[in-house]
Amino acid sequence: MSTRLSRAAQRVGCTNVTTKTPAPRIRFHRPLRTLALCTWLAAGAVARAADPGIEVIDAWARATPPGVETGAAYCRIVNSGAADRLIGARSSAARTVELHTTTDSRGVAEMARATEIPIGATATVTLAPGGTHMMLVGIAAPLVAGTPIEITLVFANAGEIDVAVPVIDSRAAPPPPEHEHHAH
Ligand SMILES: [Cu+2]
Repeated sequence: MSTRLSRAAQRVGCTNVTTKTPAPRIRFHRPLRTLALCTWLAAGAVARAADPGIEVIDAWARATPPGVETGAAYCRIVNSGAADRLIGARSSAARTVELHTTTDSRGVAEMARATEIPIGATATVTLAPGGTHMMLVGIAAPLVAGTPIEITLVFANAGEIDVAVPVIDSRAAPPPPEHEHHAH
């Protein structure tokens, strides 16, 4: 079921980009492949202890004008492990945080609420204007540029990840990615 993109939602820019890490070109025979995977996972464990493999980076949201009750937040979800699913989100800044996808229906952007966002194994999923995003519904107060909000992302396997989300000026361009390549 999809809803026509409201003017407010258009303003915050509801949009969708999904990037998948290209498949590795080198094929190992099974024992080697297992060894390589173990080394990789061990390296990841050094970076963040007890990390199940999901990292949330480059989060941002746009400031909202007074009287507007919805906002949108974006980020990149970097998965260095097995497939997972983003199954929800919440924030003290909004009554509810919905997961939305956006599709182009004959030139009209339409948002649909998603129950979950699949996160492929060793894939990066980008939540961005025009694509998949987190919709902040019933925001308690306007989102103000320079005042970050907290969003908790809930994954089926990785559990809950708290993210500090910077709020940028409503007219500013989306911030460039901080991490072009994710260090393993
Ligand atoms: Cu939306």
